[in-house]
Amino acid sequence: MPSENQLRWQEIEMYAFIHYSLNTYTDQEWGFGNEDLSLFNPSDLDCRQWARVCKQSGMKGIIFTAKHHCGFCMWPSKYTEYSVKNTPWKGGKGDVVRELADACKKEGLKFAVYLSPWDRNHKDYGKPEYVTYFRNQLRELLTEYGDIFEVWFDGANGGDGWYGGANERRQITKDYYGWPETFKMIRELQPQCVIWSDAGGDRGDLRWVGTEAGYVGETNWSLVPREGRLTHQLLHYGAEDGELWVAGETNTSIRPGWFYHETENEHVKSLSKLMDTYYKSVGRNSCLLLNFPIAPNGRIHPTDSLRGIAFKRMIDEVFKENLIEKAKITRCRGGDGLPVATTISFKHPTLFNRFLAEEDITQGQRVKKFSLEALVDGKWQPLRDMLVEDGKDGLTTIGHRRIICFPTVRATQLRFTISDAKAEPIIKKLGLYLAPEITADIADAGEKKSSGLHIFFSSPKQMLIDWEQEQTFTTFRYLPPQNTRDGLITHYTLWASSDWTHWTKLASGEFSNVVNNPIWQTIKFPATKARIIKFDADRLAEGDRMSYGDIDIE
Ligand code: FUL
Repeated sequence: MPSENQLRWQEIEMYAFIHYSLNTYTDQEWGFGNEDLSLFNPSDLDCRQWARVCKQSGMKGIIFTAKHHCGFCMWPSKYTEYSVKNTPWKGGKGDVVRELADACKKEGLKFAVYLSPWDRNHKDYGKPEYVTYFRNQLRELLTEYGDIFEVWFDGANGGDGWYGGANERRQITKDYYGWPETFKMIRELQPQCVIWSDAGGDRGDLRWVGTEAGYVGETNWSLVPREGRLTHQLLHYGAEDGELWVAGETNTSIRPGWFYHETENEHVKSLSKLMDTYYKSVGRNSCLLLNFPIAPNGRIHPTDSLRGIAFKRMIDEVFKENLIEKAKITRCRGGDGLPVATTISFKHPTLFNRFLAEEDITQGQRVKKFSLEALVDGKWQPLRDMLVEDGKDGLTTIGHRRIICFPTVRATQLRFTISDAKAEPIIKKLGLYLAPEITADIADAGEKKSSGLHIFFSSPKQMLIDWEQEQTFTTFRYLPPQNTRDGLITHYTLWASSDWTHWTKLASGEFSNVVNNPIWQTIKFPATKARIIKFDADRLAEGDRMSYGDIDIE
């Protein structure tokens, strides 16, 4: 059974993530921990604008990156010098966490914090002293900023970092952070707060769904086993016989990356993509945590805010009229009490394309399988969830809310049959809707495709691209392979030459977060005239042969 806190959380349904840090000024997804504090000086930082945009986009709260992996604190923590207090912004007197907490209060939004356990700045990271530091910071956030509805403990740990100048790779053990003690402190300081934690052995209240692409499995149990690591399978689908209630939170960004990058201004998710994300998260027994990055001026970019607002309008439009209210409903039960068929009958043939059902999850999650059929021209015709990719009908779990999308039918009846359940199903709401077609969609800007390149491999970790004639280059883009870690490049060096003998190093570094979010990676460098580009894979996520989904050079 869910706890009171988990039930309250499930009702929130949609809330925003906000990623903003020094990364915003270095065009990075992960800062190394030595980024210059003087870079943080937004001209127009406006937390009220963030809160208003989020509210108008249907978000009921905001989770803010108080500290990302680079260790930079967006509030003037007592425990570090690496924070807003040593930046030029507001002469070091500013506090972004405070401004946002206040703005949320004014807009009637809930407020929450992301505090990265991995800290690439702190000299003691990896030692017990750091865990004390981490808890001290968490205590500041949980005691000085009012009610916090969720804490988000990112499991990312790439190992290497600046670490007070040590500049090395540090590995941590499974028990390093001592989560049980930290969780106890959270329960004491903020009894109504839910704890998000990912695949580690310590269970919070909420789990990651195993992808940052914005969808959870069509089968989604809010249950997981008490012990052991949460595999991708468990994160994505939960476990029918799990002993613990740990609901899935679907997190994704409105853009490819979590932080703002100017190069992604053309790649803000389209309205239909956002609706697809809604159906595959809120419509699959999950909540949607949708990220809005902050641009360097300190505001949400207009493209993102307009798209967010259009998203909310479309949700309202789809669900404005529940056609069931005009219909007659009859129920019939099978012999064992578990299978139940509900028939919804209309006086006249009626058009619809969305079905919604909600279980009363205060009594647990019970439904294991159901079917949907429509009576069209006197014939019963099965309806399938068209958003399920694996060819099955997808009609399995329901939970807090399940939405099934199918092509528009014109029918006089709809039959909803629960054919298998763990206990007597308790359905508290049914809905039937006619969603409008999204006609004037602002499509996802097409991914750039490479053309006319001659690609050779001189070793399994070195790619050469030859144009036969000198060109001027400024940008190299790498699309990691999709759906596999094998050959995925995490660290690279890029070279240029015109004669195969003299090589100029153009750039080298890390593709951060590519394992969980394998989006296009853009490397910009000063304009260089060359004939050949050499791309070295310095480190791979797995395997020993570099691979790519696509390459693009300008
Ligand atoms: C990931 C992080 O590594 C990303 O940078 C981002 O914060 C995302 C929400 O979680 O694990």
